[in-house]
Amino acid sequence: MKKLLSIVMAGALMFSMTACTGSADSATESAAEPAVQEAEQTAAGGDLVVGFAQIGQESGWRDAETNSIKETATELGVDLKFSDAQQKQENQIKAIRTFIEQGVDVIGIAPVVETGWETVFKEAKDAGIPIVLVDRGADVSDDLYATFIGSDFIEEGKNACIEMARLLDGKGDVVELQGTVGASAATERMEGFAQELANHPDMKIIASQTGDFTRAKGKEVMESFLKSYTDIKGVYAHNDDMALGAIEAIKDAGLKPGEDIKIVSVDGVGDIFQAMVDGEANVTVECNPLLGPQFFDVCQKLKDGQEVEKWVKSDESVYRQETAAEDIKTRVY
Ligand code: GYE
Repeated sequence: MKKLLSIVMAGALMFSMTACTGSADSATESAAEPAVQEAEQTAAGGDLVVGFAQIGQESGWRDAETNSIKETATELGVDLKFSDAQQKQENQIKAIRTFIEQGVDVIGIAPVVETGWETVFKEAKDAGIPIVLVDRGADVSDDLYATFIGSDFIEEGKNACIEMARLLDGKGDVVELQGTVGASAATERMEGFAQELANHPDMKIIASQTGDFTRAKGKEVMESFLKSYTDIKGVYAHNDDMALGAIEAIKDAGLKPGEDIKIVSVDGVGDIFQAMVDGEANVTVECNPLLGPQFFDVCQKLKDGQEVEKWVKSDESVYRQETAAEDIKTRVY
């Protein structure tokens, strides 16, 4: 597993090096053609202008992604226009329209939900600005976006179910904390788990409700589950933050999370590793938020008119409580 992690990290480094090289080349070009480049020169000194319509700050994962994007932009000298939509689609749509008016080179967006993007994506297309979907998908035709950079959520859901079945010896009642309703990360993590569940007939999801990917709502929903059901054996949370909220609710109810009730979640943030070290969580299925290097590499390629893959997939692992004390030392988010 550690080996896999280092491969992933080496990959990320390579991406960032490629992106750096791209940026250095452009800087040389701009020095050779000052007249053309002048109008595009930015405070940051780069010639790539990128708008990023972020969802919000709902989770530790999202904060790690935001940092990765902002830090990479600074390192590369990209002029980044960053917008925080506070988890509202209408704000993301407004941000995209502002980026179009500003004439950015590329627009990145983490779509809060999958549907409702056709009109605004078409506006970007008509303005000749490519859209890059980052970390969540959008339900639009292929010609309305350049690429999706992110994880295989179905696979994550399947892996979570395999781990839960291992922890419960294939039997028992499980409750599910869903992410934001209509978000691809929630819909597909649910679907992947359900697909794998068909192979474990004695394990059941007895209740499933949204906790909107936040710790506070994860706790609230878990409190109500604990009042309604007396034999919960496992919690499957679509992200670590909701699992961390559920852990608090379980402790408040006088039970032991990680023992009486097994906890499996997705993301791999620092706090869930600490919870595993403390014996209060069992498994996290990693979802890599450090997408800044890959994102700007793709932006530069699009600006240069190069081809990009339609899906730039993240490499990820599964982490268990047994190795958490060692793993936590190498975690970077
Ligand atoms: O798992 C969750 C965040 O879209 C993959 O969004 C992302 C998800 C991530 O809020 O923690």
